[in-house]
Amino acid sequence: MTPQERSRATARAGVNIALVKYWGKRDAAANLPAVGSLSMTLAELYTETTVRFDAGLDADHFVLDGVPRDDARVFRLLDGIRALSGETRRAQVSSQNHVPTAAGLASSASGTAALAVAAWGATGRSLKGIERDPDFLALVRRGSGSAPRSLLPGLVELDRETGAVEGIDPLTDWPLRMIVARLGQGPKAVSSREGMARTAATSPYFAAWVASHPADLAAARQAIALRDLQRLGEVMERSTCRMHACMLGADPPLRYWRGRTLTVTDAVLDLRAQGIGAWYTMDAGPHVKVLCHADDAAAVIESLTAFVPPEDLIECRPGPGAHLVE
Ligand code: 2P0
Repeated sequence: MTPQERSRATARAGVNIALVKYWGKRDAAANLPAVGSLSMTLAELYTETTVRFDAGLDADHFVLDGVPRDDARVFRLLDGIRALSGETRRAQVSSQNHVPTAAGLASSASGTAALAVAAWGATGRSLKGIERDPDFLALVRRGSGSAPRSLLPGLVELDRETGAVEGIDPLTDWPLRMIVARLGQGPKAVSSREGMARTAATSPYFAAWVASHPADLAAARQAIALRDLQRLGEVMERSTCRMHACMLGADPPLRYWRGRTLTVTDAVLDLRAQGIGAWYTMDAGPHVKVLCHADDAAAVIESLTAFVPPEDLIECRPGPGAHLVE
């Protein structure tokens, strides 16, 4: 098939969970982060998106989970892909978030990565090495600062200075699991974008967060190189606690945790007291994600069912980077 003939593509991109968090921007227009980050791409939670360029369309159309949406970020990203590729046609975009139950964990990162890869694929241009193309990365990053991490499999680092992403470990022979405990529904009260701006502008702890961050990233990298899950879990907990501490210092305070968030983190500490290696992390929402070895996943899930209905506990394996499925 020649590039001109290919005008439709479907891509799948996994949700990614940061072990060492990104919070705050050093350049809002380019959406460059104030800190680096290190994440795990997940297999079980993902977005699948089809893009079809069609000369008969006079505007872009976007449908998410069957509902038409007027989403400026989607249309901006399509404009960017057209500018980069020379494509001139408008697009029909259809996207599905594959999470076991509606709302709550839908991710702008997986959505943005799936859209960008599907749109690029639909132009007929090669996707080989696209995750290293600075112009493509800049487009993805403007859609969602954490989205470039979903382009790669397993453990991925995003560089503060360049915005580049690097695969740290595809986790093909280190069976880690992320148990996602879904603790609420609906969209978050304050978006990440607004929350980051408020934290940077008003939290007296923001500068300390930025200053302490490189050491956490280095510790995570070293723990991964040594395949030391305990040290990786410890730095993951430290990073989430430092991020939330700096959010709590904002004015007005930003608190994404709910009572159940603390109940589940208590359960994780109890598991550790019993000798089971499990560590928690929370993002801009109430949900708790628990990192553990595959051998301990059943015990972690069993113990969390005392507080969370089984259908809200999702065992996730490390997943592939964003890729075309059709
Ligand atoms: C992360 N989060 O590292 C952090 C931890 C939420 C808490 O990246 O403004 O939705 O589009 O860059 O990508 C959420 O960030 O925000 C996020 P923008 P995005 O995963």
